[in-house]
Amino acid sequence: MVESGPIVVLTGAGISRESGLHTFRDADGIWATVRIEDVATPEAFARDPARVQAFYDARRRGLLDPAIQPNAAHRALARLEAEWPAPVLLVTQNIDDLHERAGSRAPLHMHGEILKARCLACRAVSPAPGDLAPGPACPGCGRGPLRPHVVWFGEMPLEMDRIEAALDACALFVSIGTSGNVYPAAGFVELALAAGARTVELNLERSLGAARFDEGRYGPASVVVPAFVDELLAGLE
Ligand code: BJW
Repeated sequence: MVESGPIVVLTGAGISRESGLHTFRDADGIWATVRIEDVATPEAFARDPARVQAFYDARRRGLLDPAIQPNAAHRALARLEAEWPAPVLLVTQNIDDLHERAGSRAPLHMHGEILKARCLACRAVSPAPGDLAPGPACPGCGRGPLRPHVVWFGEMPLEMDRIEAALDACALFVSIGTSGNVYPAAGFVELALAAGARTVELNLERSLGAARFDEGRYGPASVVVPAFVDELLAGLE
């Protein structure tokens, strides 16, 4: 039953917009300034690693700017996780660490984490030692060059088995700040519906998949997310 059953929350770039990070597909988004084919595919990295590293190095430095802080939406989800009586799996498409900084215990980063690096030789994942260009060696094996620990188009998102199992068992699925353009995340609502879950979209505007949700609440994440979490927690009383 929805009132106190397991919850899966999916977040996208929109939840971090009011923290000062850009989304991808809005008019002022990242894909308006750079082409996906140039920076976010394995082929781009093979063709021009310096360009791809520079793109992620700049975004990593941007994330570490002291002005970039979690907002009320990130904090509300940490509160939901702490106070909800059943499991809450927070799945984020975001590579930033704002959920962790807001107090979420273990958000699952299905598209990776920009503050981590992956060795091209031994595949070990380690904290990114600042910029990855011009190319520090892997701190584990000492051999391999490092790449950003992110998921590019054509690569398999992380921990899909765990996500699908949670969607299969959830009573409520909440999608926040994502445009619904990118699969497999855009298809999670279908899996949740098949499991009999209530599905809710919280976004600035109707997403591409809005019609597939049972309900939608539209407005800035810092407003609609805390209000929705308050409502859920009040329903427990
Ligand atoms: C606010 C707000 C505020 C703003 N408050 N809201 C055809 C059909 C189906 C699938 C495919 C297909 N062709 C290809 C595919 C697969 C492909 C795909 O989906 N392509 C589509 C473009 C069609 N997917 C993949 O390749 C994925 N892998 C995969 O499928 O593996 C399987 C496989 C592998 C190999 C062989 C065979 C199968 C991988 C996808 C990786 C995506 N990577 C990126 C980059 C990550 C690193 C980085 O950050 O640079 O992930 S792309 C980018 O998009 C990033 C995001 O996580 C992702 C989603 O973006 P998001 O979060 O939705 O952001 P926006 O900007 O789109 O939306 C923001 C929303 O917020 C908007 O709605 C705003 O209105 C809202 N908003 N302000 C609330 N204040």
